[in-house]
Amino acid sequence: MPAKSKKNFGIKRQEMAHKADHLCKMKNCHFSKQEVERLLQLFKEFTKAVNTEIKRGKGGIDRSKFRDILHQHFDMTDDVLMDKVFRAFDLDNDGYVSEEEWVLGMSVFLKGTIEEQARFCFGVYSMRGEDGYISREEMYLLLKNCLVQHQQEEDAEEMQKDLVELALKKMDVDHDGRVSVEDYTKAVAQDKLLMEALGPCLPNSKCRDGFLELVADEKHKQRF
Ligand SMILES: [Ca+2]
Ligand SMILES: [Ca+2]
Repeated sequence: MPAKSKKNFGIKRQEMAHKADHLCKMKNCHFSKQEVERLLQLFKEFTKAVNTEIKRGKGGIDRSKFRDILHQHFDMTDDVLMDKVFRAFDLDNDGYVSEEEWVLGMSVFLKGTIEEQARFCFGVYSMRGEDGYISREEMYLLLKNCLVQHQQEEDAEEMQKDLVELALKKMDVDHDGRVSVEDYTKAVAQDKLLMEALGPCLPNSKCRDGFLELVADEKHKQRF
C-alpha cells in the first residue's frame, strides 16, 4: 500500500474507532466497542456506491438497500412489513438509516430487552408520527396482511374481525379502545407471545445468531 493511502487508512481506522467508542457507551447500546466497529464496517460495505451524501455527513442506507439486507440476512419477504421496519430504524425520518440509527437499531433488533423490543414492534405497527396509537382499523389492516393466505375463504373477513377483537382484548390494557405503547409493553411483559402478534418484525433465532456471528467475525475484520 502506498504511504499516502496507508496514512489515510490509518486516519479512517482511528475515526471509526472513535465513533465506535462513542456509540458503545450510549445507554441503549448492547454491543461492545469491537462489535460496533464491525457494524460500522458492515454499514460502510452496505453503503458503498449507494449514495455520496454520506461524505457530507448525510445519507446512509436507503430503503431499498435496507430491504435487501432484511431479505438476505433476516429471511424477511413481506414488503409492507419491511418498509415499516425500515421506518422504525429511521428515527429522524430522513429516508436513510444513518450510522447511529444502524447501530442503535441493531442493538434492539438483535440484543434488545423485552421492553425495548416491544417498543420497537409497537413502532413498526403504529404509524409513527401520527397519533401514536394502534387503532382497531390499523390492527385490522396489519392482521389482514398477516393472514393474506386465507383470503379465498368466505369467512375470512369475519375471522379477521374476531381476531382483531381478541388481540385488542389482550393488548388494550387500559380499555380505551386503542393500543398505546404503554398498553403494548405491559401486554408483552405479561405474555411474550404477543410480541410479534401483528406481523413478524424481529429476526428469528437462526438469522439473529447468523448476523451476530458476522458482527463478531474477527477474520473478516482484517480485510478493512
Ligand atoms: Ca435517518
Ligand atoms: Ca389503550
